[in-house]
Amino acid sequence: MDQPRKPSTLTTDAPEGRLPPRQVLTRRFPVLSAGAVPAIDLETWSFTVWNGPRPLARWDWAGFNALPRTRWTKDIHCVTRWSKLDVAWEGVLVGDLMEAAGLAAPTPFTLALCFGDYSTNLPYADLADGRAMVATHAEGEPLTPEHGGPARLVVPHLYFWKSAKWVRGLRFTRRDEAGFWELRGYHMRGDPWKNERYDVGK
Ligand SMILES: Nc1nc2c(c(=O)[nH]1)N[C@H]1C(S)=C(S)[C@@H](COP(=O)(O)O)O[C@H]1N2
Ligand SMILES: [Mo]
Repeated sequence: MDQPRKPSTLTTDAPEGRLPPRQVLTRRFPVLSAGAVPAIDLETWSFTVWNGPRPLARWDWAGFNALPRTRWTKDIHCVTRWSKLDVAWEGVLVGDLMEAAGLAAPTPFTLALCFGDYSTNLPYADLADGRAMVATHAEGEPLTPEHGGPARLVVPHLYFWKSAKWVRGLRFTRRDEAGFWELRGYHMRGDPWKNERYDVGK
């Protein structure tokens, strides 16, 4: 996995209450990807909500972009210890996607699925009520491919590995199923304020 370049900008000099335990601040926007950037064609792009194997709703790029949009500014925290404050995100809240489809969560657990070989598990409670968005823009610009464009999940209150890049849908699962990093020992929830980096119990 790529590591951030040796930065001269790392500091722990954060405003009170903004830096979770054992994190440092960066002003850069490091790129961390487990594999190659997938080639994604907007003509065939889609976002799907499944209940297990069964698709419940699907949007193509035009349909997705017609959904109500939200802008928020949030801090992000990577498990490799960098945090970045005040990132401006724009996209569609997961709750607004569900509402647009007339869906209630069929199970309490989800797996975010991506173009390429990556996934991450999230309790639906961590996605609902304005806590997560499928973002298309960061800092006022369309997401670059390396940062997960055309669309990525952003779940800022959990470590940033939960913010799946190149997201293609959300699968509701009956049990809490581990995703890519969780299968490799990362924590099933990943709350930076609780220092939930690795799942010691697994
Ligand atoms: N599809 C996919 N999403 C992913 C990853 C990945 O490798 N593939 N890496 C995760 C990790 S570990 C982090 S820290 C963030 C990094 O996002 P960035 O490259 O935009 O900083 O994306 C997360 N989402
Ligand atoms: Mo990460």
